[in-house]
Amino acid sequence: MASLPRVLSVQSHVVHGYVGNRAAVFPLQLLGFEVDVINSVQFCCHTGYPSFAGQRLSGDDLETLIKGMSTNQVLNHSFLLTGYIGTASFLREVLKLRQMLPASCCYVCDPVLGDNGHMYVPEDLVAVYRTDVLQHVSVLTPNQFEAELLTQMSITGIDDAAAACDKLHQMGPKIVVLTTLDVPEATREGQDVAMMLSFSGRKWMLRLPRVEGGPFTGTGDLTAAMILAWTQRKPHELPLALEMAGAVLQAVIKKTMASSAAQMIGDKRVPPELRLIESKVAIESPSIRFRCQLT
Ligand code: PLP
Ligand code: PXL
Repeated sequence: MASLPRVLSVQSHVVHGYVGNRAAVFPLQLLGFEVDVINSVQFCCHTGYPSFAGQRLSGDDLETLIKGMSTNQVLNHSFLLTGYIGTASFLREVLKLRQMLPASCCYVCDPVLGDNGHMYVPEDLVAVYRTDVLQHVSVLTPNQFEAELLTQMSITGIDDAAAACDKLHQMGPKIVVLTTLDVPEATREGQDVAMMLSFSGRKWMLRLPRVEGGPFTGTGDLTAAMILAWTQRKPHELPLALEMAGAVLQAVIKKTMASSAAQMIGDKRVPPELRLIESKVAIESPSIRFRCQLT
């Protein structure tokens, strides 16, 4: 029997809840990927809770793990997936890891920098992504704000988004998915969420009706994992891959809202954790209700 495609996922671990690896690994496994997991941090909960006590892996710790894997000849993944990375030194170590993996390994990078005009990593990471990382990336999944930071362009409409994607391609990635495109022109004044896929000189938009109750945490991590999974499964039908990923997200968010509500913990409003386990069937066989359009 052919062996399963292997993913090395370098992301956060949380003891409780579903962000980072906890949002990516189970869905990838369900879709038939062998996932090796490096936890870049281990926190009790995600950072939207009043406390996020825990440990961080240093660049040196990561190097130790990589060297061990190399010695054991198990650095032979077909995909590298990275998400939230908190320091420039750790990101540089991830780049060394990329260079030790086979040249054919597809690097799917979610360049987590911030959202809605607000950065949640140190500013020096932007330059490292721009100058060192992007040239090694195959599939890039920035949200709108991250695309703006990486391109130093402002996105106020669909044409700006397309131009930003083109600039990102010039920096390395063959496939770019803007995982959020929050401009009135694309979202019917906020009633929809919109994404843009850019590949081979073409742009497709996917619009989905916004499910209220968020903002959810872990949706970006799940989106990047599903884009990895479905672009691998449908390499010649990338718009379909985006539709599949979008259908999974909507199913998971709807299931989450149907079964739980935001809670007040201390003085913080904490939206519900994604109901991934209950969404098993929808993750395995998403049913597409919304299609992409070529722009
Ligand atoms: N991603 C998709 C595809 C969605 O449909 C939604 C909400 O409807 C979200 C993400 C979550 O958006 P937010 O966390 O900004 O509320
Ligand atoms: O979803 C991104 C993410 C990753 N890792 C940690 C987080 C979050 C979002 O809050 O807290 C630790």
